[in-house]
Parts: sequence; C-alpha cells; structure tokens
Amino acid sequence: MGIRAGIVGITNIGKTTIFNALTSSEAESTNYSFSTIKPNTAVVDVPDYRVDEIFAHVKSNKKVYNHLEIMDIAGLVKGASKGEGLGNKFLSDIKLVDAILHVVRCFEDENVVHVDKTINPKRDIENVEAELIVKDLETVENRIQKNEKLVRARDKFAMEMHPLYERLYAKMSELEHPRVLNLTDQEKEMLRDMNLLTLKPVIFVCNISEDELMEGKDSPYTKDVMEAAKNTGCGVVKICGKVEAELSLLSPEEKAEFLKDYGLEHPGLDVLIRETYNLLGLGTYLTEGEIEVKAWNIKQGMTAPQAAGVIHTDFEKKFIKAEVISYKDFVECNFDRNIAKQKGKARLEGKEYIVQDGDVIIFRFGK
Ligand SMILES: Nc1nc2c(ncn2[C@@H]2O[C@H](COP(=O)(O)OP(=O)(O)OP(=O)(O)O)[C@@H](O)[C@H]2O)c(=O)[nH]1
Ligand SMILES: [Mg+2]
Repeated sequence: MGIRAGIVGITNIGKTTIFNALTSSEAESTNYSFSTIKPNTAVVDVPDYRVDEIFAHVKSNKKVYNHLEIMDIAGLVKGASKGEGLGNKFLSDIKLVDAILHVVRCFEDENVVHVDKTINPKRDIENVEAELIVKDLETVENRIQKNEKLVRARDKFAMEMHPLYERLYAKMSELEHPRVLNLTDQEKEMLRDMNLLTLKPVIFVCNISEDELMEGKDSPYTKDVMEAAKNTGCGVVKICGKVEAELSLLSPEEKAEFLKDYGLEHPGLDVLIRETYNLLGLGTYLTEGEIEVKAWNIKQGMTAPQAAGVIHTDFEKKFIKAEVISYKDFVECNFDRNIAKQKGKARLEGKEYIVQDGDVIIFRFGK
C-alpha cells in the first residue's frame, strides 16, 4: 500500500528546503521563484518507536519501517490556472498524491523575497486554494457535460449523480472551496473517481522562523494558519525549514543534543510524517521474527485477513487465524511471545477481527 504526499504552496517559501530535510535529498533550492519545475520525489521511513523498541528486545536481523513517498511540486502564484508563473500544467502533478502538505510561509526574512511582497499566510492559502478550485472546476465541467448526455438517455446512475455534480459546480464556480458543502463520507466516495484536488486531505505546514521555534509560542502568522484550518478537518504542523535542514545533516547523537537545546522531543519532520498518517486514517501493525521486525500499513477498520493481504495478496485467501498481542501487553510481557501466552495476553483472532494500531501479529495460514 504505497502512500504518497505532495508538498504544495506558493513559490519560494521553503518547499524544497523542507523536502530536502525530510528526505535527506539535495534537490535544488534557491532564493528565487520557480526553482522547482519537475517534481522531486523520494521515499522516507515512517519513524516508529515501537519498531525500535521491539528490535532492541527480540533477536532479529533487521528492522523495517513503513514508507511514505514525498513529492516536491513546483510552486504556485496567483493566476497559475490562467497561465501565470509556470502555468497550470504542474497542477496535474497534485493529482498523483494521496495527501497535500500545504507549506505556508510564516517566517520573516528580508533576504528571501515573497512573490507577493509581504508575509500574509491567509492570502497565500486563499491563493493556492483558488488555483486548485479552478483546476477542479475544469474536471467538474467536463463531467457534467458527459453526465448530461446520459441523463437525457435516462441513465439511472447519471440521474442519481446529477444533483451532486450541480451542487459542487454551483459553489466552485463562485470560487468557493467544496468543504463549505460539508459533503458526507458517502458523497465524497461518490465523487472519488474524479480525483479532485480540493477533496484531498490537507496538512498546513507552517514554515516558521527560528525565533518562533525557540520561543515555543505561536506567532500571529501561525495563528492565522490555525484560524484558516479551524473547522476544515485540515491538520496543522509547525516546522522551521532552516533548522530542519541543519538537523538533517547531523548524526543521531548530535541531533539529540540539538533538539534538547530547542526543548523539542522529536524533529518537526517526524511529527509531520506521523500527522500525515493520522490524517489519512492509516494505522500500523507489527510483525517480529528472526528475519526482521517490520511495520505494515493498514487502513482503519481493516479485518485480520485484509491486514494479512497487505503482506501478500495470497495471504488474505489463505488466512486461518491471527495470534495477536497488543503493543502495550507485549511491552509488559518483556517482548516475549511465550510469556504473553502464559499470561493469556496472546489472543487467537478470526476472520472478523478488526486489526488495531500497534497489534503485534503472527498469522496462521492454510494451503
Ligand atoms: N529564513 C528562512 N529562510 C528559509 C526557510 N526555509 C527556506 N528558506 C529560504 O527560502 C528560499 C526558498 O527556498 P526553497 O526551498 O527553494 O523554496 P521553494 O518553495 O521550493 O521555491 P520554488 O521551488 O522556487 O517555488 C531559499 O533561499 C531558502 O534558503 C526558513 O525556515 N527560514
Ligand atoms: Mg522548490
């Protein structure tokens, strides 16, 4: 289950700086607009302390984390959908992602020019969202045209979909974001095949100043982002691109020391990756053995056979039982499956079991 997150935002605000820090890459970051044209991509480990802890306690050759693919996409300016800046071609790059990391400039630095002259997160967010809406509007218009033909032919499905498309069109043609429609999960599902940019889950990533990071207090800029995110279902994470870039060059020991100086527990980037997971409704189950300790992706609500299918599609069909220990119980049993069994903490679960985040599992299969 490959998951991809895309870094999106106004041009020259630190997207590539954050991408490089996040993925230990060296993609070109410059102090002028539109330095990124073709998207940069890289795959990162999803940090998971449970994998580290289990690996430290059981006899195993290696540890394997979950993965997340990150895509650094060209910067936007107001009017991109009408051909300003790099135009709208790259907007289709955003079609490829499961989640949007919308970077918003919240730092002041007179040496880094803002394409609209001033620092104004609310304006920047509105400008980016407007471009996504205009791009989606094309998709919705095309769909309505095709659908209307089917409606005229009294196609039942097309008639069912028509009012939803019309509602969407009415708002978006006023440049209003579809979130004002408060679409139900079912309606979002009905619209899924259009792959609309504006319906993708979003995390606003405030690129904050070093001072704000040191002080640990939200600046008025960051507060503006939080205000914009209120009641939208979007996440907010604060990161200082400059500091993260420095951090990514350090050894683990130096990193720990550096974080302590800033009074931080984890690098901002770890927090961002975890937030992305939460936003996408993803969880993790774990397997452990001599070969490896490994984290596996699950969608919330997956049954035990479906979770087994993440390892190998065949395993879903051949599933018989899952021997499950919660991570908490596994810790309390000293990471020892036999102790867990003796204490009755290793449960034998069947096909209906809904796998929980942190379950440590051994699957049993038939032929
Ligand atoms: N002061 C400060 N400067 C930053 C920070 N993050 C990035 N910059 C600077 O901002 C400039 C632009 O950074 P990039 O990462 O290239 O920006 P981008 O958003 O990828 O830009 P485009 O790809 O051109 O749209 C560079 O000069 C960075 O050094 C930060 O947290 N603080
Ligand atoms: Mg860039």
